[in-house]
Amino acid sequence: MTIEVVNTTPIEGQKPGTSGLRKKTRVFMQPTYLENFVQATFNAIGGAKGKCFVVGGDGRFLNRPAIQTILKMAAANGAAKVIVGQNGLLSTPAASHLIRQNQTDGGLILSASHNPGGIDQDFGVKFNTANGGPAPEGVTDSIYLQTQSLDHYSILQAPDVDLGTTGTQAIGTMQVDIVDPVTDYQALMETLFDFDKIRALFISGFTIRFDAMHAVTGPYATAILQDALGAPSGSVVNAIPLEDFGGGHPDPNPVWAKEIIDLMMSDTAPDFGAASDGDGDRNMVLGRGIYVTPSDSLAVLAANAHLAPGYRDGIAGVARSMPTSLASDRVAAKLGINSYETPTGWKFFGNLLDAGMVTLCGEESAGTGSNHVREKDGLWAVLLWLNILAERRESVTGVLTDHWQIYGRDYYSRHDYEAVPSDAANQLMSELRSKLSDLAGQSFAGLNIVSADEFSYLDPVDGSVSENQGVRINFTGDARAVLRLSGTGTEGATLRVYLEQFAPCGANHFKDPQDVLEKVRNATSIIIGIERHTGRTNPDVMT
Ligand code: VG1
Ligand code: CO
Repeated sequence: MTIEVVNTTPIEGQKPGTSGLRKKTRVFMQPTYLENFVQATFNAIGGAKGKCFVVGGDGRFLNRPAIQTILKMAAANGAAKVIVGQNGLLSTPAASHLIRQNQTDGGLILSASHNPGGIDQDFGVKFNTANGGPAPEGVTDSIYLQTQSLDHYSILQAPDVDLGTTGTQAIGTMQVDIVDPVTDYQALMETLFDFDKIRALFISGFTIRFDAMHAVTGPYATAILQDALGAPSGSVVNAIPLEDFGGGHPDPNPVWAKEIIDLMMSDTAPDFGAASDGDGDRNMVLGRGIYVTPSDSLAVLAANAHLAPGYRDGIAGVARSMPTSLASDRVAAKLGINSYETPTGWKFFGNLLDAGMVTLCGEESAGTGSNHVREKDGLWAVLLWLNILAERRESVTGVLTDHWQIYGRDYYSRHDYEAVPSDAANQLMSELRSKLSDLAGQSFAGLNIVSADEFSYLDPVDGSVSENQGVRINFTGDARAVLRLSGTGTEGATLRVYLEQFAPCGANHFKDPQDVLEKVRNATSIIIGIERHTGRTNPDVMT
């Protein structure tokens, strides 16, 4: 029986951020909260009647009950079919693939990505459209509008679906297909990469450590790296997804992935190290004694992609988010291919990928991907690196050093100031915005400003404009600072300060990045008044 639940207490507007709606888990557990968002999503896309969706998540606390709710609501809204990952698990890139492969009308992915999980931590839900990518702003805006005016939602009163068994079930008249989360994704990877070559690399004694951080990539990495490619058992660690990710943040950064970084910097380091985040769309890549910044990783992958079968004919172009370093632009210029600068968030790459204008995309926040899906893809990046290393038979350090010799090095670091009171953070940004037009020509801490502006993006495909996407300050001497507030946090505001300094070919490329960036950091701190506004002198996280 379908029941129509009347919303007597409208929930404060649910505005999806950079990557869907993220809130404290207990907020999502309030009666009608998740339901409002799901109904708003169905309404925003013209109803669910006769449609087909993919549903899955990263396994965090509330994943399975949320899936049961979504299934019952999809059934009540007349959906024809929902494809669900077994035990409710689907990595974000695997969900994107299933949406595309089955030509569905979209999908709901349950994750708060790299944010911690548990009843007192974070939960999230995002809607992906039929191209497999995160809903573009037009869609998230109408979801938001719907959440403001929704007066009821529909849900079927039915027993729970058995998420543990693959095969076809039904809920009301709606078909539910429970599928193995890894199988189709692995088949896709086999079309892109030379598995025999990578297998031969492991047979030759090449060693790897992949840290799944107790999150969703565990089953994927175990099946692909160990079972299919022959990396010795034990190469993939923290491989079982846990509801609280073992108490940590499933965030591949120097704070939360310290264990693998320490290992890679030690005498017992394997040849290659990698980690992924909660929902499997981010990657961290390390070589013995070396950390590869995501911006450099994108550039190296762009320069070498042709070594993998899926990209043998070359790539059409590279897109990077605005705060990502200019390293990939240098590769694109040399290859004579397109390069684009987009706002932060994967949704902005969708149109460029759909139109065939770019093949690879990346963000400084450890996201890299290609036109094989419409999300960033952590394990894909690891496999492309392995395919390149299997062809070149060089170390990660060797490949990187060679890259810097050809293109120069973009020293790069992001400094995050977390849980800043929202008022203080907004005040800092509005003060900065108000003086932007006067900054050019001024000098701070010995650095001259060439230009300063707020980034606004004109989508070359659909002509839409996204404003206020972060402040860019260019200094003389090829240095740059970017400032923006995070759209994915759940406590106060996070101020992100992105610092960059170019060292051309022939320069010393082996300095400590924080030393190299000190000048631009000092100048930026003065310009924006970090200490005055936030009371902080040092960031919480430096990546
Ligand atoms: C962060 C990153 C951004 C990324 C987003 C979602 O956003 O900076 O590059 O696209 O997270 O990634 P923000 O607004 O907090 O800076 V994920 O792995 O959370 O889907
Ligand atoms: Co993620």
